[in-house]
Amino acid sequence: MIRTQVGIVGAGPAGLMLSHLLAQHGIESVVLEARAREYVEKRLRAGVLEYDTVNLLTETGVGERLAREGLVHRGLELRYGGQGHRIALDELTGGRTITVYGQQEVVKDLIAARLAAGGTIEFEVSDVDVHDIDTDAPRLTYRTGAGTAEEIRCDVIAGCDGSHGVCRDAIPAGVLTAYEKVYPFAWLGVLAQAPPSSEELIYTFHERGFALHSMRSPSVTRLYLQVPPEEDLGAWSDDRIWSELSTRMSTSDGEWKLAEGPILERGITGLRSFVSEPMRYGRLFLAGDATHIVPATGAKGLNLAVADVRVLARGLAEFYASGSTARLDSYSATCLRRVWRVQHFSWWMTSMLHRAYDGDEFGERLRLSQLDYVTSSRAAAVTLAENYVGLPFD
Ligand code: RFL
Ligand code: PHB
Repeated sequence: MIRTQVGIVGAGPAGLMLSHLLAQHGIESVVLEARAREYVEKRLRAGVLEYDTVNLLTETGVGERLAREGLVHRGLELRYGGQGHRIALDELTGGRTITVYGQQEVVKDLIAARLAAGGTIEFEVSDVDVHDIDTDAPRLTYRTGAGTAEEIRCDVIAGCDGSHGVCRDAIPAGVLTAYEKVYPFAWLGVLAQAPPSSEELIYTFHERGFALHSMRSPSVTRLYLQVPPEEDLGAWSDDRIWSELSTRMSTSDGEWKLAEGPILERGITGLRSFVSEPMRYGRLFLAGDATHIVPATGAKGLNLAVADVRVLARGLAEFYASGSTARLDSYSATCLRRVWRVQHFSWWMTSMLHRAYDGDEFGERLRLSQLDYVTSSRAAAVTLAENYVGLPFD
């Protein structure tokens, strides 16, 4: 039997960042992770860090490699009708920027920091089960990688186990309300050994569908194509992927060329908006993808997970320092206010930039009008920019 203050399920950005922030307040935690360390350190996902996410990582001592290797972006491009339009993120937001730095790099940095500080992360656990969350002595049971049955006794459990986790299901039926929207399309994403063809991200709306140009380093590009939801990855040869990207991203002046290279990884991901409320039941607190999902168009999932655990860590710090549960009691309401803002932004970006495949020409005209507005009105551009770089935490 292991005794700790906070039992954390999941070593994604939410669980690791929570453990890291708690350690800054002298609060002990144990992180349980189903996958192997190598797996979570290689899992290819998000790439965009909001301004305040970067600040938080930096202020808490895990921003060293990020400062060296992260790519600071002061703008992004919206491309449609064969023309690019730059949104000057920094100018529109009083100097705020985003940083392109792979999620797995954040995960690697956080794991290294936790282990160096003597923290405990148990990888390759199975059969995690959550008990007694409606008492003040909750427990976690699980099997270690070697197969031994273990138990953790703690004061609080943090369910940071992502969209396929077990924590949310431990809450009794009838307590939670779920809100969901599934989009009639998916993203085919590739990672390519090719230099970025532009210094900034390019979000493209084209009659054949959305395309996104992003990157990971000066020699690695990350590219996405909108595809039907049930698309077969096997139907996409390398040539077809490059040709479709070039077609969708081409400019009317014929000047723009997409640099090609060997495709290192590829995959198809559905787009989904989901919120489960409230984010707490008894001594179980849910954070990150375990309780909400955003479509990737707004680049918000990781950032929202970090924002949640920042609120939770503060609540727990107050609880251990003074015994007050005031911040913990408002955890769900505080987080949900940001969650719904980010849900709206992500839905809005998604709706503006994707073909609906439904033959609705009225909707198509609305999308073009919205793009025209965002790229010609300062007020509209500010709305996009301030949400994209991230609204301030407080
Ligand atoms: P994670 O990262 O899914 O971590 C959950 C962890 O819990 C483990 N786990 C369990 N462990 C023990 N027992 C169990 N029963 C368990 N069940 C699960 C899992 O193995 C995992 O390690 O959730 P977290 O920490 O909430 O973080 C959320 C983010 O990962 C996610 O929101 C982002 O990746 C979303 N996202 C993006 N977010 C951004 O902020 N900016 C982006 O540019 C961005 N792009 C993306 C994205 C997600 C994508 N995919 C693949 C979904 C692009 C893509 C393609
Ligand atoms: C990425 O670089 O993977 C990325 C960038 C922006 C998004 C989504 C994903 O909106």
